[in-house]
Amino acid sequence: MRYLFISDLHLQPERPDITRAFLYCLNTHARQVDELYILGDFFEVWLGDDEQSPLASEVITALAELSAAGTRIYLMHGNRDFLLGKRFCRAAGCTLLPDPTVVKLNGERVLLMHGDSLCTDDLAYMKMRRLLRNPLSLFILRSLSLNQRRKIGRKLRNESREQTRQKPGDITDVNLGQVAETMREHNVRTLIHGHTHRPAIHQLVIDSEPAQRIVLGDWDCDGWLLEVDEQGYRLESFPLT
Ligand code: LP5
Repeated sequence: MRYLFISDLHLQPERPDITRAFLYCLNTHARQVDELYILGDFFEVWLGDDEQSPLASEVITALAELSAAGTRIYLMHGNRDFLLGKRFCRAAGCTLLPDPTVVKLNGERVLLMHGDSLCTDDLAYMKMRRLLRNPLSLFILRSLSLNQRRKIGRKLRNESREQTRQKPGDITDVNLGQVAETMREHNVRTLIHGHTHRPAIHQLVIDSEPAQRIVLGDWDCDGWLLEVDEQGYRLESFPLT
C-alpha cells in the first residue's frame, strides 16, 4: 500500500500559491496513493464549519473529487484548525482522526500526532491548549457567532505571534522525554507529526531499540510531502513557485 502525509499547509486566501501547489499535489501524488493523511494546521485559521469562503469551497470540492476517485483521506486537528468538524469532513469525503492515532502502515504500527501536545516545555501554550480544547470550552466557542469567533481568533493569533517571537527555540520544539514516553505508551517505533516546522527524520533509540520520529514540514517557501510504501519513508520538499 502507498500513503502520503502532509501537514501545516496553513491554507489562506493571502497565499494562493500554497493552494495552487496543494491542488496540484492532490491531482498528481495523491491520486497515486491509497491513503492521504493531513496531520493538522491544514488551514491558517478555521473558525468553524459555518464559515463559508471561496477557499473552503475550492478545497472541499478538490478533496471530494480525490475521495470519489478512490483515495481515502484522513484529517487530524492542529492548533489552528481544531474547530474543523463533521460538516467539513462529510462534504470533503474525509475521516477525522483523533490526536493521537495509531495506524498500521504496511504492517507497522505508526503513531500519528499533530505534535503540539509534545511541546510540553512551552508551559504558556500548554495552559492555553488545555483551556481551549476542553469539551466545555469547545461547546462555548462553537456557540459563539462567527463574528465573535473571528475577533477571539484574531486576538489569539496576535498574542501568539508576539509571544512566540520571544520564546527560545528549544521551548517551541518537542520535549524528547515526552516523545519517548508517548511512543512507549503506544508501543510504536515510528512517530509522524508536524507542528514544529522543523522537517527531519530523527533516528532514535528507545529502550535499547531503534526508533524514528518523522517531522513533516510547513508549506511556506517549499511544500513538504512524506511518501510511505514498502520501500520505506521518504520526506521530500519542492519549491512552491
Ligand atoms: O501555530 P503557531 O506556530 O503560530 O503557534 C503555536 C502556539 N499558538 C497557538 C495560537 C494560534 O496561533 C492561534 C489560534 C488560532 C485560533 C484558532 C481558531 C479558533 C479561534 C477560537 C474561536 C473562538 O496555538 C504558540 C506556541 C507555538 O505554536 C509553538 O508550539 O508557542 O503558543 C502561544 O504562543 C501561546 C502563548 O504563549 C499564550 C497565549 C495567551 C493568549 C491569551 C490571549 C487571550 C485572548 C483570549 C480571549 C478569549
